[in-house]
Amino acid sequence: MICDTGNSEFGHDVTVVAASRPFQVVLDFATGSLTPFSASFVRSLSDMAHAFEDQEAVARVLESGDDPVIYRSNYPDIPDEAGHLAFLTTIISPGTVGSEFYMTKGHHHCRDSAELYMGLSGQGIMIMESHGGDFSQQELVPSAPVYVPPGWAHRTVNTGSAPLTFLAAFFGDAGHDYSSMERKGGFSMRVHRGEDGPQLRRSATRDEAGAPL
Ligand code: PAN
Ligand code: ZN
Repeated sequence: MICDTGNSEFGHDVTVVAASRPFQVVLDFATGSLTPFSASFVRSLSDMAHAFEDQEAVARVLESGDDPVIYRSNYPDIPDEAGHLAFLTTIISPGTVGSEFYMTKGHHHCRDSAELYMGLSGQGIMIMESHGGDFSQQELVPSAPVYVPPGWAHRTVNTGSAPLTFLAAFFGDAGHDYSSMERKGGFSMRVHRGEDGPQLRRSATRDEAGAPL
């Protein structure tokens, strides 16, 4: 499997502790801030324009001169080595592009390994897809952690009207592979704002069997 090594957001500009000694961070459930030991990265619409299905809606927003922050993540400096447990907080803004809710890019891990997601505030949905094309969705809300087994790509979607904040913990040497799902045409299902709330719809880039079109 080709793996992204160019995920420059992770592991750069970190001003922090090396995690060779115990340390503690203060986690604000409402804002997702991790203090004092964290760096952060931001993904604006222009950083992930192709992730959204409605490319005309993307163009309308960007051409208006707006480039909204879709999400940001905070992380302490934990070595990307076996034996360590890395963690991040992510804050997804509320909103939609066309009718599709704001979401993360989503990825596989380079080394198939499990991950634990814990909702901190707001409400959302995780969509997950295995290498073989099995699909699963789970609500992401406070007090109901979601377990992502090895080999399942995962994306988080903010379906609420407030920011969605969550913490995710994964193996230090897991690595992040964004391109496998991009090559498949993205996730097979997408989360849209429907008349009665969030609605899961098959992606226009995938056929009924989940194959890229
Ligand atoms: C999460 C994600 C984070 C940002 O910490 O990395 O929410 O999403 P993308 O990495 O898809 O942009 C995680 O799953 N880490 O493994
Ligand atoms: Zn992950």
